[in-house]
Amino acid sequence: MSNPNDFPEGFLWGAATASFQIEGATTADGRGRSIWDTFAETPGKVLNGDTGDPADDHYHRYAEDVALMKRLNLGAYRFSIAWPRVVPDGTGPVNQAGLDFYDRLVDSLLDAGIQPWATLYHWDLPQPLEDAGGWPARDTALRFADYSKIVAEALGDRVKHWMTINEPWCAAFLGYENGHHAPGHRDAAAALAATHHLLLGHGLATEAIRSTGHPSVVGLAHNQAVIRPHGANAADTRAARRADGVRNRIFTDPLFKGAYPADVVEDLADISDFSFVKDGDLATISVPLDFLGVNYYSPEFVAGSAKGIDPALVSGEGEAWLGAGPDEVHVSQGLPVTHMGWEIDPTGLYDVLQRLAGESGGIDLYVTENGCAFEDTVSEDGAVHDPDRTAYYEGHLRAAKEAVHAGVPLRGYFAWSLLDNFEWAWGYSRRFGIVHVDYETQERVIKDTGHWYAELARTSRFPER
Ligand code: PNW
Repeated sequence: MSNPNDFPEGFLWGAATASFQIEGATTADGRGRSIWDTFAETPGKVLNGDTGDPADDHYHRYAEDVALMKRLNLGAYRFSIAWPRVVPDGTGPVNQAGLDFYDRLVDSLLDAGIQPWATLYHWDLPQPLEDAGGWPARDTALRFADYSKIVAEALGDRVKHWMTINEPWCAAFLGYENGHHAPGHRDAAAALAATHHLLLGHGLATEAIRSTGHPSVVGLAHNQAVIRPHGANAADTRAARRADGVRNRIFTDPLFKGAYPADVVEDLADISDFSFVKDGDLATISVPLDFLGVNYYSPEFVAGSAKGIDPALVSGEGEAWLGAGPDEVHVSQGLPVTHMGWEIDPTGLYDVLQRLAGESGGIDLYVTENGCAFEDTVSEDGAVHDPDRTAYYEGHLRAAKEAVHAGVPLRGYFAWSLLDNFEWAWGYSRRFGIVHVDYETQERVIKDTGHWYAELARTSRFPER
């Protein structure tokens, strides 16, 4: 690591996807239904009525996609396994045909010299489990552990790197509190119970993976929010503390300290008495991890009230975010934004890596998602020129490199995403890929950023631009 322009030797370069966002083929080979099938088919939930078909038809085109990964010089590929393909009803009989798909995918990755990094839950909960109560029900955590064991037994001879849950905050709060994601409920108490059961599921699944005896490296992919007070006054500081509690510490304290943070439990006392926490749960949740995955896109600035702030810059007023009630508004800083409207600020990535390096006690960190959506078009020359995306990646990777040079044990980075894909409530309207996908023809075109990233992955140095 002598040259300050370089990433350390062995730094892992990857790209990430998730099953529901890319696979398509939602009724193929005995796949069961997930909450995202139901949600997407419910009018008004997903922009333009988009559904999980065709997505990138990756289920049928995985071999072509692995060949693309090889052209991009990826050392690792992060994908997720669709629970409803493997156990269509969430519990009960295993669907061998579904498992076989991941078997083929893993074998082709290994043939191409690419490490498979598998996420066991990236939000496609089997619908029958939602009908039985979903994540607010404790039983879902136990069923998740059973399913995880089935997958780890089947693939663990070849897959070494596992993530249990992707972004438990999104699954709990977007799914059960504000309803922007499946299953679309608006029930704060349910979101808190879901939080606990997602964490419990994570702990139980970690034990299940390790019980197979295959060598394993286990973590989860956490979207720690970078929350900054808008102003230096007491109300904004207080709003930032509360938001940090319910967004971050409600997850990281159980994981790394084996306890829910006292101030958060107090803030939320009117909503829940936390009686879903049973003896032994926190010991299960705080099982030591092998690594922590960090997903980062944008920082958030919060204020204690909208008073005196240009209304055009304020959002979330009256949305009654759990824990903050009416006393939390989000304030735009007027920075450049991506097509998601998310402000671009690479210092947030530096800060979150520093903080989590401290809180996670020295385990390896990986950026398991970072990237951006911009409006892309295929040019007449057949290429996709996306300089804004390249600048986003370069800015964030320079921040990541600074963190490494400052001693953060960051071992690798996964771009979100390999392919343009189904961006949840935004459907196909938001393109995060470093590879462009034409949803009519399924043609893939490596964007300029993809070529830039391939060169970085090959040399571990920033290419000349
Ligand atoms: C993450 N938010 O989702 C997911 O892990 C990916 O599947 C997704 O495509 C990517 O980030 C880009 O959105 C998020 O509203 C979705 O704060 C929404 C939010 C955060 C993360």
